[in-house]
Amino acid sequence: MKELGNGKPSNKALLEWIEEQIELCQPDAVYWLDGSDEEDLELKRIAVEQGVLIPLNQEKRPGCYYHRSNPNDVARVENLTFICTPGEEEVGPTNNWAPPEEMYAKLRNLASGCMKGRTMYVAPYLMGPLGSDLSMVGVELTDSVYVALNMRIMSRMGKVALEHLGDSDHFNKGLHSTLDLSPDRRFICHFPQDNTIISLGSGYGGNVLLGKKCLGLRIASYLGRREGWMAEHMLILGVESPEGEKTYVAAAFPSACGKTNFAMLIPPAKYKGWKIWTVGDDISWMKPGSDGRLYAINPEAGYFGVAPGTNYKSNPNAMKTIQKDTIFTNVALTPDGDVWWEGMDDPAPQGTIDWKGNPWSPESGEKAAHPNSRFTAPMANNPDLAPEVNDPEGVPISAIIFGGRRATTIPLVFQAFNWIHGVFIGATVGSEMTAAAVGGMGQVRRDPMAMLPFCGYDMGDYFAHWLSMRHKIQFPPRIFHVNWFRKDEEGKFIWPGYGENMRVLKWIIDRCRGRSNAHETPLGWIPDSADFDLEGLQGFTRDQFDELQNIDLQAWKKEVISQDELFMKLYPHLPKEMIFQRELLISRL
Ligand code: SAT
Ligand code: MN
Repeated sequence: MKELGNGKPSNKALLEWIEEQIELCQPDAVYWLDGSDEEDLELKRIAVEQGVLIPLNQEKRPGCYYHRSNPNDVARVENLTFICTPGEEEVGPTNNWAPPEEMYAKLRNLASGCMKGRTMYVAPYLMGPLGSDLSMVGVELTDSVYVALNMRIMSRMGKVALEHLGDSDHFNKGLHSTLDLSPDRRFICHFPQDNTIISLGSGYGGNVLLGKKCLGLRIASYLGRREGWMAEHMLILGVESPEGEKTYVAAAFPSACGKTNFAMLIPPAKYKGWKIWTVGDDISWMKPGSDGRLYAINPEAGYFGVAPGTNYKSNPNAMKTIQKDTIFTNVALTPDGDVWWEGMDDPAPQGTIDWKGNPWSPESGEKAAHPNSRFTAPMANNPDLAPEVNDPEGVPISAIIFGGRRATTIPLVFQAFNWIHGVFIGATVGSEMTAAAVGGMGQVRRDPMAMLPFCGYDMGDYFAHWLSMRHKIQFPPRIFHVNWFRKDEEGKFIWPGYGENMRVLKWIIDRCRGRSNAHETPLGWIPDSADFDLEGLQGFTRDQFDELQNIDLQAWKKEVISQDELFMKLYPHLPKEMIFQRELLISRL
């Protein structure tokens, strides 16, 4: 067996585990990744040679590459995602469970000899800033050079991770093989009690970039509950006022509901002197600090963002971020070697090739880019990256925002009465399903805290963990709910969204700092008209604002009934506080 690369670890426990996996998978070569720039170039050369990556126009997009996944492998597969704990009860009714010994045996069988004729890339990676006690090390063994390259963007990969690990045996063990990409042999399996992930048969995003959803959310949420911290599907941003006052906010939205856009928001012209800093766009690990506040880090180092809809109006900073050193997956390819997707600023040029590699024209009625096509870009490219992103302490969170994609019923913004009510609001979030997961497009499903596909244990216990955190945080963040997606009778979005969401953010910040007024409604606190800034919002009237904020009692009765479905399912572990909150809501309505 050939050995390549300069990143061979000396950690004994790590080497021992890797040797076992080598024995199992029987690769022709092992590539010990160190994360260096030279290595990155070498991996890209290999990927191009294998046809895994196509170099894009290097003048227009230096360091950028193009990738097409197998058309049967374009999103997370929730039905093939398992949490394998010793007892079934632990994972609850919202996760798939399998007995660990049985699943290990099945996966070992599938993985046996799976890397014959292939190279095993060994990617040690650090989730979180170097030296933070919230940070964690994982090691992903993968036979996909595409995964190795993506992990280098999405995490702090290579020597830095080994440095953080030292001689500790506390690391996440991740094994990934694409096998033959057959959906029949596709399994994304978590063994939280062993800090182990095995992902087989897929090459796509959240199924295979193991630091992200697998370690970053499923395993981390399991460990967080045990150790008294939180792993959440949240962006983190900092709002800086013209006076230099900084306020940090974490916000949970389901996949493909605009977390990246919100995290990179640029305030409209009228907010002169205001600035938004991006800390993270997808995952937040949070822990009480010694000053009694809740502190958050972004464990990632890059963005795996949804491409369609990204343009200079919706997200200028993302457009700048993906100008260089970015990998594009399943977008369309233009004849001059650039990328295109639906909702880009200009129409597609003649001769554009679609995400499946076929000639495409707007008349075809097909999408040129897959709706879940993605860019993988280093956060360092973001012009408004918060410098605190590398601070081991993290940032103190003043507000937690929940949101979903809802055409009806849910107002633009309201505030929870208190922490417990806020947990209830988070627990009952509903959202129309998107292309980020296979199946169910457009249906409203309950997605508590946007964690339904990512919580590594029983969701009822997860709510109890949220409630218990209140006792550990002396100054808890205020909790809000937003909905950018309410539509009018003609099916048009009422709220302009994007940069204008600054207006909502401003009210939220002012609420946290005791500076703006609200009135009580059955749902929570709602901004007084006079305290919600609509000035300079062309063509948007107070009436429209009232329509956005309207609480339709009939619709809410239905909403409450549909919330019940999840609560019934979770009943065995559902904290009683959630039932009381539900009763209170019904009586207020
Ligand atoms: O595919 S990922 O899970 O990485 C993205 C998402 O669905 O949030
Ligand atoms: Mn996500």
